[in-house]
Amino acid sequence: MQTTQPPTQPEQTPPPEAQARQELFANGFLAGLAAGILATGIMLLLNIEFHGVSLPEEMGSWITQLMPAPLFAFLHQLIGDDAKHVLVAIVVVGQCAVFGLAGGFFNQVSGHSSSAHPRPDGKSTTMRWSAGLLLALLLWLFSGLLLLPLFGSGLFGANTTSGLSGSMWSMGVVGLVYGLLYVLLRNLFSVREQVAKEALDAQAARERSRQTRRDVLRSGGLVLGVGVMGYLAWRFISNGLGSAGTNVAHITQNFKRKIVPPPTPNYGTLQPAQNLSPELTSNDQFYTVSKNLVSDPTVDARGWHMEIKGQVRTPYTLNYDEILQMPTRQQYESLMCISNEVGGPYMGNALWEGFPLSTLLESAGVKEGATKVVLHAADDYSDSIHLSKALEPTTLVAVRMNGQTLPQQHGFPARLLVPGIYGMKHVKWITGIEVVNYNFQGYWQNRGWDDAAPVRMTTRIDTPLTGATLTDGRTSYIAGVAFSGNKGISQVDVSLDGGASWQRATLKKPFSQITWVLWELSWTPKAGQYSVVARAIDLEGNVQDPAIASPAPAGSSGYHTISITVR
Ligand SMILES: Nc1nc2c(c(=O)[nH]1)N[C@H]1C(S)=C(S)[C@@H](COP(=O)(O)O)O[C@H]1N2
Ligand SMILES: [Mo]
Repeated sequence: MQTTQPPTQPEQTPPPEAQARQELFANGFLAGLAAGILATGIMLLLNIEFHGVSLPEEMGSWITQLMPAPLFAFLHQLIGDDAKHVLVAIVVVGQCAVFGLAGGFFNQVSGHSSSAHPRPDGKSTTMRWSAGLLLALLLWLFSGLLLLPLFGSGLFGANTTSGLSGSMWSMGVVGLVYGLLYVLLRNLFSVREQVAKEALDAQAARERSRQTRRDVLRSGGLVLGVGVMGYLAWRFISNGLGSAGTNVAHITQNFKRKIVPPPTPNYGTLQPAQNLSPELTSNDQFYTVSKNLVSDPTVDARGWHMEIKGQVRTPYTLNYDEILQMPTRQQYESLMCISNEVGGPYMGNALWEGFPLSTLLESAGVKEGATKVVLHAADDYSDSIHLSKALEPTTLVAVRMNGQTLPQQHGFPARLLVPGIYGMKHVKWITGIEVVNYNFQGYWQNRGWDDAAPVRMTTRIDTPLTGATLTDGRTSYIAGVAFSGNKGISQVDVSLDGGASWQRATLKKPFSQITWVLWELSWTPKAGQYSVVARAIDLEGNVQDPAIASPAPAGSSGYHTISITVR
């Protein structure tokens, strides 16, 4: 058999069958995308309100697990404190795109099977509701049998806080919403297309509908892209304004690591300087950090209980009423996140109330050979501390914060306090206390962060703000906070010349050795440019480390430096 080929192809347009297939894909994709956006919204809602599983959450956790700690820190620096939310936004957009692709391919495949060949005129048959159910089932199986196990969340999310049944039903609801809405929209789009075709010349109609689709997608993509780029640019610029350390060689050259004997603190009264942090941070001003991308757990005190288990002679559980009956003590303690940059905002100071962890461990009877205590939490978070640290009298299980019941975002009903160690180990929403005899690694340790995690001494200049302009000859105050974890602060020094010479600041007598210390230096400046630096010395005489380190993997160091103009 011979066919004669025309010598030249007159048109670039694909053959009608391929064109029809593209139509099917495009209609299916749009319907899938729209249905997917709604279904994703419902997934997030079910997660927040009804403990349903959130695929973006599981995927985000998986991604941070794969990410090496330095890359994580780099992204954190680039994008800022909202890195977590940027990540979840990307994953959410990705999920919507996958829903769109699923819709596109499904429409192609079902278009083929329902009529052997797509009709060359591009007309497609109406899709039945049952097809939507089939699509929902396919996605449900795909997520439950492939995605969730891949993310380490177990078959059908068995290892998540939602549990097996919670994940199964919530994904079922999401799948149904998606499948049915998809059929509705897909039929709507193809009907509209046929109406357009009948009214106009078929080729022109196809061109037009494809054009509008493309326009919609293009402008949507444009808005999204511009938004993301603008946001990144803004973060970049606003990050660049505050420098997190000073890179002056002479500081490290003349640096004395320890001063013997340690300085005697010069306590005094501070002037109420604008922007200086209040010594006590109120509950709603206190920073919050958690690994949870979408929502933190809301624990219902009635069903809640805490298990004391593992390497103990008599394991037992306590409910909320029982922990409220434990004899409590009050403790002022400051907290700092290990991700805090030098000069950063993730620090706070509160009056906590709780009972020593040692009370619980002693009544359970720690077995011979135990080395660590693991804290488990309602959000599948965990971390561990050494047994000796767990037995210190200041290691508390806190139930109150600043005179109020522990707020939900700070770990209701109970959280750990371990002075001297970064916020990371102050596990919130405790559900279990497990004594172990091996070197357990917690959530962040599995992602490359330090396990010991002692607080690195830091000093923050709260006022003036970097870039500020002061008036020649008018007295003003340089003031801020200094924090060493559990070693107190004996001295804070301020330099007006980038670290070449230092002056001693006045300290406000702190609540305790495990809180931050407010400091202040009065200054009557002369016209010029100044690089203002601050550093602290703890009660043992250790001088704050000037070497610049970013937060990963063991916390930031370096001296907070700001630039000031005086006119
Ligand atoms: N259960 C649980 N506890 C947690 C976390 C978490 O993600 N889940 N984040 C930790 C981190 S990294 C910090 S810095 C502190 C923050 O406590 P705050 O939100 O009360 O300031 O909680 C810690 N405890
Ligand atoms: Mo943290």
